[in-house]
Amino acid sequence: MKTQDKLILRALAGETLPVPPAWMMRQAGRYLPEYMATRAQAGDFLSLCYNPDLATEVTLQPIRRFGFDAAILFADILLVPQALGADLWFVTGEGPRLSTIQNLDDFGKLGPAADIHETLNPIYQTLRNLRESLPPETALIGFAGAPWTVATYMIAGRGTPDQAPAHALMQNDVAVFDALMDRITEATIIYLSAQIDAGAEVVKLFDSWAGSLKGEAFAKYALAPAKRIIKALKEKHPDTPVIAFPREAGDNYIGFAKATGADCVALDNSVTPEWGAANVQVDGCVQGNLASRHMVTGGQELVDATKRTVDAFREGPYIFNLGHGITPDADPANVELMLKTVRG
Ligand code: 1CP
Repeated sequence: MKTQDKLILRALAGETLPVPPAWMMRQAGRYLPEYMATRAQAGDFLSLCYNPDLATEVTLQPIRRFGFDAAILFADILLVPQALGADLWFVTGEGPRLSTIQNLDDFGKLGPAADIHETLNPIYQTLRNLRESLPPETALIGFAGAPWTVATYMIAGRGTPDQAPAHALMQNDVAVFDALMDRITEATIIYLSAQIDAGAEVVKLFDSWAGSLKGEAFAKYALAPAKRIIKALKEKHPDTPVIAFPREAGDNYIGFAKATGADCVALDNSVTPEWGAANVQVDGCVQGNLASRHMVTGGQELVDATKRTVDAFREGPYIFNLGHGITPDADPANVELMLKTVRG
């Protein structure tokens, strides 16, 4: 099979397909018993991310089990802060913790963007392994966090419901905030470019907290960095498509692809699929946006919501996905039912 025959790459090139290609955010994860077994073998989550053999194994698990049309590299957006010199650890049952960046002194402790490979080399090895071992029809997606989302974790030192510490730094010391955004943007370009060199056929930029940026701040800190990253990537890798996910952007989804050069915009489930088709898919490929909770609740409601989503996006280029990551309490049987429904 030729690379360009892969269904996801065809959708990303603008083709409307009779049956949409499908994958799921967090498809390798805690809802799968085989993932839990491999994570236990690795010891902990970060050791799993940095072990190319085991990270390859968990990336392949949902492909074997469900036959998704794409595999997404198993890693985390917070590896970039770590590669820049931040301390990073995960507290079981709570989530990530990082050293915080509150002022110029803290920022000064970070290393240059060019040095990230030292830490991130195992990630590139995982991608090389995956290109060797994936079925020929399965596309390989690499990813990074968008600068704003990564900055929210680096500033607060943890996940925050409203990103208040990052908004506060933006207000109180915009020079440090901008310098941090700039450093993350540079690192992201270098990281994604290396992922493509190692075999990623698509890259996705996760801006999970884009929804808390409003008006001018959205333009400056969500749209502009995405545009800069995509422009730099396209200069070196003109044929590698980019998916942008400015989660909960609402009306800011409109025109996002054109303004940034993204080949596809991923939609979360705070917008309806009909709205997404009318306002975003008119400009090109979209991905999304079934609510993750259906993977927990299942039943006829799952079948109906899946059909509604596929129907709404039927007239244009489209990749089926959830509106956000699948949760640890999901039932793998519901994932099978969802895929059966998508594929008819
Ligand atoms: O206990 C475990 O096994 C860790 C759970 C887990 C997993 C499976 C974390 C911790 N990260 C991941 C993998 C991961 N993270 C992938 C792998 C590929 C996939 O299957 O999709 C990807 C793409 C991510 C991206 C990621 N990490 C994002 C962006 C997407 C999103 O979900 O919004 C974010 C915000 C993170 C940070 C993060 N990593 C892990 C957790 C629990 C969190 C969220 C922390 C918070 O609550 O703010």
